[in-house]
Amino acid sequence: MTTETATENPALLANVSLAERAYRIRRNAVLMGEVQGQGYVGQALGIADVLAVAYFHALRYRPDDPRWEGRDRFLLSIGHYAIALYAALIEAGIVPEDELETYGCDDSRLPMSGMASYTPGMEITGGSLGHGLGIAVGMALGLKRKGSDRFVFNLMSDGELGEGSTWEAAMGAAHHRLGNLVNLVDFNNQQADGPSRDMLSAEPVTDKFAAFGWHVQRVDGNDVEAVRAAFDTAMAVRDDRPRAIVFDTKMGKGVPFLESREVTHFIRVEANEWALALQALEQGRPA
Ligand SMILES: Cc1ncc(C[n+]2csc(CCOP(=O)(O)OP(=O)(O)O)c2C)c(N)n1
Ligand SMILES: [Mg+2]
Repeated sequence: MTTETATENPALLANVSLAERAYRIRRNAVLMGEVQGQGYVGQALGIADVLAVAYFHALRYRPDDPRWEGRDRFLLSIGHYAIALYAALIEAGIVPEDELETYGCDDSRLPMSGMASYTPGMEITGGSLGHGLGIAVGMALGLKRKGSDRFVFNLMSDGELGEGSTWEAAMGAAHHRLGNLVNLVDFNNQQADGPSRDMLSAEPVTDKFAAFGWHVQRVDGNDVEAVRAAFDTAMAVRDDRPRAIVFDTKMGKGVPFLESREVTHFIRVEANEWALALQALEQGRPA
């Protein structure tokens, strides 16, 4: 069993608030979006607070050794959210900051859809939705059998709640008593074709996870303190139920003209608007 604690990660010792981390993650995502002029920037802005808490409060990892056996695993089930994870990996020092300008370019380690073999810190290849939780169940079961005390976190979208494979995996997690599994659901209520509630409603989503035998919480995913408290609670549950946290988030969070867009899934931003987006983030930056 590994004995390292979270505080051995130098990034966690730095005196930088989680809100500032979230700001920097958002800024990285906007800068990457600008490289391509378009992308899944709204998702990155929406999930930045959750990623800040994951990478600067909850996860144990070594920035200079992303495959370190003693790490907690963070799986990005949603390949199209890669820009969000890159933004966090850059802030965490796992991916060098100067690679940001290669985002989505030929030969870049930061392709537009997440590829495990390309990017340090990217545990799985996403893209075909609905697979992350099943992989997370397998990893969590493997770690449990090895006697490891490490957690497996899976980040999935509300659209993936419409995949049958998600619920098979949820059933398996409870059956195998995977108390080392934390499933993070980005409930932005949006999918490629419109609001989730109009596509295939997953509500009441917390009741569903509870009925499947999970410990479940639902919090405002853009309230960094609420997010931190939810991670703490999930990791401290004293039984072996798998844990789910449903985060209600706002796509485009922090950039008002992106928050109010009607089409949010894949956004195009005018060349002059990227600077305005950075300005808007700067205005909301914690003092
Ligand atoms: C199995 C599968 N079905 C369909 C798609 C096409 N697809 C890509 S993103 C997406 C929307 C899914 O909803 P969500 O992830 O909640 O979207 P977002 O919040 O990012 O807008 C769809 C249907 C896919 N990638 N994989
Ligand atoms: Mg969604």
